[in-house]
Amino acid sequence: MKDGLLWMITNRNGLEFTSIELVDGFVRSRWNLGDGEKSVHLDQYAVDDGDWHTVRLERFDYYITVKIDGGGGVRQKENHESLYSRLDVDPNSLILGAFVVRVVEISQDFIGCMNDPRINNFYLGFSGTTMYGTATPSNGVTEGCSSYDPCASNPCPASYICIDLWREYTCGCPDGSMEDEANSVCLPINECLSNPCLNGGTCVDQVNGFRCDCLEGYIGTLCGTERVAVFVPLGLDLGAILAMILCLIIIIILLLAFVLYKRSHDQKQALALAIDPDDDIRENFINYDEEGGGEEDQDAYDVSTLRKPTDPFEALVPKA
Ligand SMILES: [Ca+2]
Repeated sequence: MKDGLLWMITNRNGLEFTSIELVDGFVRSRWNLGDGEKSVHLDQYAVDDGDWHTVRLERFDYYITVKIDGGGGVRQKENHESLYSRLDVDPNSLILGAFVVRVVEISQDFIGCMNDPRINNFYLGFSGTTMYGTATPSNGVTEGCSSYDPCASNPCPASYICIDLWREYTCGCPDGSMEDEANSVCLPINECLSNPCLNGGTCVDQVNGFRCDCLEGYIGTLCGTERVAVFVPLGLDLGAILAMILCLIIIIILLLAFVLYKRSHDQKQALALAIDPDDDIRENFINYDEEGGGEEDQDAYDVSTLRKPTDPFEALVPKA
């Protein structure tokens, strides 16, 4: 609800007081410490949005500060116009959620949910007796924070969405769209209208932004970076690199050893060929006429059987 009294505490004669109230959806605090009424109005931060809010009133010397949701910026205001800094409260005068006139008349009803009431940071609760007095729930006060669904009847026009404000609703535009008030319609926002993609990239409109599809050779959110060849490390650790270096050294040593062996072998062969055959006396050769050399073989020296005939016909035709 947009209006109602949240908090009121007075002195014994009821003339001095501090109050916290809701005025058209905004928090206002008023007080009179004996020198006339003063107030602060936090009119830049609406609280009638269906969410929980914390309201805190602090008094230090002549300063009164009201903070909503922790304070700061538009959620905080202070006033130090009072000439007095003292309020003698009557604990039994504290009333939450309404203003009671002449004991029975109730006005400025607050319709909504309230939780965690405190004074001097002392939790009061909504029932039972505390050092500050006895809480007495009155008309229309129930436990819990029940509501119906105000959006159940789909009250908003097409293209709008219904926002639940706790027993009230408002119509708004969904994410990524904007209201065209003249035509009462929500229109999707096209983020590509400003041609944000560079180097010939194609812009693709999305719900809350855009995407650039880049031409070959370009990368980046806006295709602003030219693609270059980059040598990416293979991700080997130091051990693997050392093992590879060791293998390489072994291969080089083996190659060197082979080259040296080959060179030395070739030199030996060249030396062997350089020896005169007459000087090449090899004692393991056996002469033909020696014992066991085949002395029974009488045709061993008849080379005519091997001779190639000079005149083939002479060989075939017997002599007259
Ligand atoms: Ca869009």
